[in-house]
Amino acid sequence: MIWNPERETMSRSELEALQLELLREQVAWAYENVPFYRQAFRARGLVPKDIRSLEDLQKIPFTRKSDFRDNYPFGLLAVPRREVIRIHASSGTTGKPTVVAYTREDLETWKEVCARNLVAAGITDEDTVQIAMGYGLFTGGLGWHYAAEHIGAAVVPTSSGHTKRQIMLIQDFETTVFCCTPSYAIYLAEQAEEMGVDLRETKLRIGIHGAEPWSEGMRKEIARRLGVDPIDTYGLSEVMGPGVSGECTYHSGLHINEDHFLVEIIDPQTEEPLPYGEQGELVITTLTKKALPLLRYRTGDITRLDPAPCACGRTMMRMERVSGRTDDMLIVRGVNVFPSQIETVLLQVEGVQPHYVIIVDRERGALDDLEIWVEVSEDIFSDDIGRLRDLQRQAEFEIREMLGISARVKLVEPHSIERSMGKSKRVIDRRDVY
Ligand code: DLL
Repeated sequence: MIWNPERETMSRSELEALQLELLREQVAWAYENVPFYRQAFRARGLVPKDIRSLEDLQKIPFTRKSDFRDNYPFGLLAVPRREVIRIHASSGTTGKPTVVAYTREDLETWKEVCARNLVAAGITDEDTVQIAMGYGLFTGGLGWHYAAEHIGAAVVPTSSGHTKRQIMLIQDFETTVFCCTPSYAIYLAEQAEEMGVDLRETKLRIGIHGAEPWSEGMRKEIARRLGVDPIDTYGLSEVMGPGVSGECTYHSGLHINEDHFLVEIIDPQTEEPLPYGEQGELVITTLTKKALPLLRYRTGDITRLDPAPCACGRTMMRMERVSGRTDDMLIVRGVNVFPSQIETVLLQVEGVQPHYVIIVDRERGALDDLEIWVEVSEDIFSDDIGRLRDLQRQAEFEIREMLGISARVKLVEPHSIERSMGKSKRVIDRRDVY
């Protein structure tokens, strides 16, 4: 089923005409109501009327995360505070959070785009949707909440954590859809196994995941252990929250809600636009936002775009799963790697579990040093030391072969790596310390 066929199956030419109309309105809205944008335009001798085609988008300067920081908390708002009816924030690793605000109309839009993602994932009004993403300043919980209600599903708003209770409710309420980060899905499976509960025997059928990078190997692992079809969904607070894009059941990329979000891919270094199919940084321009219009926002997320129509009938362009963030990219002795690539390789090694941390260090001298701690299954860990050593060598070999970097792999005891209820922290970078 398609939630909004009129929009989601538009021809590309109709869609582009709509995007241009909306872009011109959004640019004028931002210019007239946000001093930050007015100044940025003036500095370039630009006025909204100069935006006459979709290509003219490239005349507009980028917006960056630092602009949120510089205008903390409400400097980027395009409406008076009285029109704001919700505020969310994403916690930065340092300093002040990034603050985002919504008018009533923004919340309607958000509900609509998230509902499209849920329906594309195969969810209907027959489903019981347990939302184990954080409710609060994080956009995951409430974003899915209103959308699931909107399509008529029964919502179980558990928020994150309380894993044993989550498992009990999955059984007792006959939950069919579970929303959580991919890493929490694995933790849930682990806890269920410990409780003697086989999640594959419950009514669970769909997993709504996202909010952090994950690999195809992780998807297989979630499918196997939870008995669900794991669906990737993408979004970010600055732009809205979840609802920017999501997979359909064909799993061939995430359909972008292009009538609300105009996307480009740029080379993060040169900042030049890249053609369809090339990998680079995703840049998003909102088309319909009222409280917080964003023009050419540098997401920092690495992906590529595919405008070809999809077997599901949707014409909305697809983006490849996000492989990582420009600021999470590890440059180890000159080779670029993302944690998700390391995950892909690790999960191909028999007996290795999807729990790992990557430690980047410079302790031994000038060269970057990579150490990967990864858990192995119980039976392997209790096996003889020779088997463990073979496995460790194999993992190191695969990483060298597939990624072209050498790393030391340390196989650690089951349950020794910290579990995450939300976004997991996979990288410990100690290079700054020296
Ligand atoms: O994570 C919104 C969200 C909630 C998306 C629930 C999907 C599901 P933030 O906390 O602002 O918002 O974090 C946004 O998380 O820029 C990406 O780097 C990363 N991210 C989000 N979804 C994915 C995904 C929410 N499917 C940041 N794959 C983004 C990889 C993702 N990374």
